[in-house]
Amino acid sequence: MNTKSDTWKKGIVYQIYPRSFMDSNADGIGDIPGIISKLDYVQNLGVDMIWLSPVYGSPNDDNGYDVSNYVGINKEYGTMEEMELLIKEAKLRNIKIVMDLVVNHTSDEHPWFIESKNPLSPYRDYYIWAKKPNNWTSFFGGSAWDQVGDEYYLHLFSKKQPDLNWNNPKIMEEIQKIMRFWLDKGIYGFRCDVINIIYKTSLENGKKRFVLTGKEHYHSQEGCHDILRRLRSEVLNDYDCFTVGETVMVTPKEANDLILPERKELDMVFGFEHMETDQINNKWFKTKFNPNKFMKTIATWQQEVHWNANYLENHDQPRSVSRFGDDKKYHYESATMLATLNLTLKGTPFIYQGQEIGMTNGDFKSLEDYQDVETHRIYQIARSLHFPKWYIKKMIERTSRDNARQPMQWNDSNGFSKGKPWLKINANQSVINVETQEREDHSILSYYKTLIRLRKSSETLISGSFKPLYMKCGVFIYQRYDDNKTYSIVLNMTRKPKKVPVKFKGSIIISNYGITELSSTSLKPFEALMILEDMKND
Ligand code: TEU
Ligand code: CA
Repeated sequence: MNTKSDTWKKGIVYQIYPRSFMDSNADGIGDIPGIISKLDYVQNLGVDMIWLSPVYGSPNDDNGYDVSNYVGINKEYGTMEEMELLIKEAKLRNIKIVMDLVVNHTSDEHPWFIESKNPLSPYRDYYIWAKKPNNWTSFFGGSAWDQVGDEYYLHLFSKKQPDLNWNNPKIMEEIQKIMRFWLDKGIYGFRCDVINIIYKTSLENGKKRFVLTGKEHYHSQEGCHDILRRLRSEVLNDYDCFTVGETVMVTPKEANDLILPERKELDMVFGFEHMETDQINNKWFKTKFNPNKFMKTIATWQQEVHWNANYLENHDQPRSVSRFGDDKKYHYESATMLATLNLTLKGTPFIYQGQEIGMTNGDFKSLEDYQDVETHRIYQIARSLHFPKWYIKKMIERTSRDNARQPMQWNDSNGFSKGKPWLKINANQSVINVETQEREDHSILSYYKTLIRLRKSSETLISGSFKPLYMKCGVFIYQRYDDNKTYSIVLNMTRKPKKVPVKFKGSIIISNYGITELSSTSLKPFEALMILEDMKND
């Protein structure tokens, strides 16, 4: 068995969405040579790991989350040689690469599925076929079944993403081979896509629900835990690596059942409960952001979950500064306040590309500007339900995944690509961009760099305990402490001035308003402070 390094616990992860990060050959699509050209930037940020969203062979119905070749590279992104070079160049900079493992489904253009369409093929049982569809609905809305020939296949996402049949022992064998293939190339583990829904216990009709009818038959099933234990003991234990599961709809208890060390399954999971505090029923029905609910959910996960994967953004979520902050009047203040939260909690912090410069939600004008398969699907469904057009437009503006997928804003003109970008660039790149922020000390980017360095040099921030002190009226105060030090983190999550309800004695380590003396008893809009408490002499 391999000794496990602790980079995954001590380090910070930067997520790259390859299509939108950096284009090297002017075709408007981000690629692997582009990522290599920006490795110095990533190193300079101070992060230790990159989570790379899928770069595998794919027809891109869902931008790589529909894999047609697990051991090949999407031609748009480059070659296997370039991927190997990326791993090597990252390693030279002390950066480890974590890849996306998408094994709930493949593309319908994967050779296995093409074979599987023939009822007599040995590949038939690689997927889930039925004579009659049941009543399950898909994550992207509508029935989870589509027909080929006389039978139907299950797809919990788009119809170009047929679900694999994990009841077939061949699937376990195939996926283990794929994992070894990449681990042998020197990667440091996997982010496991929708991993807690891969095992379907039965195909019976589900209880009727507003969303995801059928989920009780596949959500966090015993069969899934068995699979995870086998992947760990039969593959992962042979390598120095870690896994983070993307686990939809889990409670803190269900999260622990997947990550407690004695379970021998995953190392950490992405929960969604904090991301669901601004919605009713499902993400398309957003409500006003409620900071109290948000911070109480985070505090519960901090206290109850064994080890957290802390994130405020990824390629599926709207931009955090637009969602939980104020991307106009208090752009700098709210982006840095959210950075303070993201990087001072207990657990492994994940930063999504562009978050470090405060990239905002999209400025899409019409439906044609959007590329995301889910957005278009939701538009059709909402139309068929006779939602008014203005309402659908509002819904999509606030929620579409393309909000997070606009190309990286490297400078004020064509920093991402010399060609026409695959998805519209945000016009605010004229003011929000890396080049400008690198020139200024007072920038979101330099605040991130300072915080990242501070976090990495502090044992207390890495492994100290978490204690909430105050969570009311949009003010969040908590401590991180161990035997040596106590830090108090004070966050005003609103655009209104607030009173500080707790007394502190100590020195200010970080302030997003540049405050150095602990004198005032009020907080400015979106103010963030980190205080090193004087130690009691007892
Ligand atoms: O996402 C799964 C997921 O449940 C959602 O976050 C999803 O993006 C969608 O918003 C459901 O309404 C993962 C990937 O992160 C996502 O990009 C993929 O589309 C999906 O799985 C399928 O592979
Ligand atoms: Ca390109």
